[in-house]
Amino acid sequence: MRKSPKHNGASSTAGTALAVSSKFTTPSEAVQSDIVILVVGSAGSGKSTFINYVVDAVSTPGTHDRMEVYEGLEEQGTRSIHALRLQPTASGQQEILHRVVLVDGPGLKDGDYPQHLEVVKNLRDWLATHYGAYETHKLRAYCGILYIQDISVSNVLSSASVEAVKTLLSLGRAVRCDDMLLATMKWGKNPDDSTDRGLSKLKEGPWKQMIDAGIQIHDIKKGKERENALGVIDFFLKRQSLPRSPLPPITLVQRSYPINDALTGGGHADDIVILMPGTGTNSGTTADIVLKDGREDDIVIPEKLGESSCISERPPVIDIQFCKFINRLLDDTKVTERMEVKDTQLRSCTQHVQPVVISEAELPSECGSLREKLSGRRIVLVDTPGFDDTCMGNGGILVRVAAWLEESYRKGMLVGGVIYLHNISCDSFGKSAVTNLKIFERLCGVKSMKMVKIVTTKWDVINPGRGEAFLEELEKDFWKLLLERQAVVHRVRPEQESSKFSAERYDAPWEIVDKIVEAMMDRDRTLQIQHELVEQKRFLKETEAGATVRAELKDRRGALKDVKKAMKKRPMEENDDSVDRDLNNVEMEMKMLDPTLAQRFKRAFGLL
Ligand SMILES: Nc1nc2c(ncn2[C@@H]2O[C@H](COP(=O)(O)OP(=O)(O)OP(=O)(O)O)[C@@H](O)[C@H]2O)c(=O)[nH]1
Ligand SMILES: [Mg+2]
Repeated sequence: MRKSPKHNGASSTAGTALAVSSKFTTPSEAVQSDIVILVVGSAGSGKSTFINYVVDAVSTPGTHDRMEVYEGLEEQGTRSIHALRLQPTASGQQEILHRVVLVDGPGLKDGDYPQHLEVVKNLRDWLATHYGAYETHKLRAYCGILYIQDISVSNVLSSASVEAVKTLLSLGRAVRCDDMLLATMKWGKNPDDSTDRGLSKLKEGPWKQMIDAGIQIHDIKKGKERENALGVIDFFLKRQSLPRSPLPPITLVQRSYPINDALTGGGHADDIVILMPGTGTNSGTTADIVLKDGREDDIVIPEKLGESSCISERPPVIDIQFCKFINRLLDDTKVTERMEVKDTQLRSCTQHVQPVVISEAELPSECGSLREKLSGRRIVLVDTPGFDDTCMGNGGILVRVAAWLEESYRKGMLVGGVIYLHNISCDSFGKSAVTNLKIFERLCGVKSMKMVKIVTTKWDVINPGRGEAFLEELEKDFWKLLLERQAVVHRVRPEQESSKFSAERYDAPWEIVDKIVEAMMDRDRTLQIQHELVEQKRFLKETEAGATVRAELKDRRGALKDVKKAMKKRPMEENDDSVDRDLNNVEMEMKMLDPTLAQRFKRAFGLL
């Protein structure tokens, strides 16, 4: 059942319901002194009804345009953006109130994160179309965001509510809003005590950080709807007359979170995940350390997803260089976290490797074009483990990388790009580098090679001619497949600026991220292993990367058995049990790839 909207306001003094771009086309209609209020919230939360309360509060009901309100579950809600300028007749505040522009758009649909992004993008575009340069506070009109919460919903803490709040914050960042306000609607639908409980849960849960940052809540109470709705408008009117200070950045989660937290709550669906090879050192790390210290809750992901590094001589400094690449990115931002640089020979693989989240506001000032592309989304640099034969932990590593990629994919966090670092000053590409590369290729899959940026570092410590010769060889041989599938090679400009490293040939770290985000927009962002695990419901060992790791482990097991046989013929070395230990470790690695009983059960019953 649909209530037909009233269109009694046909006279010239009536408020104007504006279609997205048709009516606000001339500067005289959208003026800098406008007080623009974006009304957002979940689908059916009461956004359009709220606007109608305001209209009725300032004018004689029935004389002005109203927003369309839909009744009934089968009805579609508001589908496009409509703006309405207040044209007060009943208030003595015409002068001020007529500057208020209320913008109503589609509601945020439960669990449909791409739709949330669409809403954010459309509102942002709407503002840009009507008010021009909204990025700079000086040029554009005041912009407030009003978030409408249906307080009668049965579970205010559902993941849908939490996601809607995340989207609200994304929108706030995207449009650089001046103020934000939370308003609760549909009071009186449920008994007061249950409504109060719902509100307390919101205040202690998803709204906590916002409240701590000073964002207020207004209740639109039953029987006082118009009065309370006008109170909201008054709030924005008062605020816009004060000197403007940008909202403090509010995030629902810690900026930096352990990888396993990212599975449960740290990540946002619209985050742009960029997988990065490792940091820290791995020299001398043995399977023992991985296996003994490994705990179930470690999603450690020892480093270097597909990193190729010097195999023959592996001084720790090489790894520090990798770490430095991430830290160079971070140094230019306002983010305080840094990847830990270890220069010891041993490194415990159990320490958490932390993804670092970088919000738009924290980007370096010169990243204007990147900021534009992000539209409020955050960048998550994920330091992933690498496959490395000295660690002998490829099974365990794959399990952890795959678990993270699978979970993040299920959460809707798609991979924006993969950075494959290579130290160009390395003069070898050994067997394990080849194996690493093979696993890396299988993990990404042929279709996703487009996402891969091969980033060559350390150009300052090698003669450029020699570096170019290495690069040519790598391109023709080891990286041939990657390049044929449209992976792109970049040379990182060394920190010490020099005319040797021209801007045409060498990229600054953030320029590479910019290119990743640019290329990411209209592309399938699923890695092969994510497709295999989630869409095709394969067990890890049935994935191509899993099969590659298994084959590598089998080879290793075969080689170790040969050594053992040979040793038996030499009784002098009988007491050395290191081969047995290594064999055990390889067996354990292979077992790790096997599905658990629970996984088998789930697949058997179609629950995977
Ligand atoms: N009881 C009660 N019902 C309300 C209130 N506000 C809105 N509703 C009802 O909630 C439903 C949705 O209201 P809308 O104003 O269309 O909500 P919306 O947020 O604009 O919805 P979309 O445009 O679909 O996102 C309608 O059936 C309204 O009558 C309220 O304060 N109390
Ligand atoms: Mg609506």
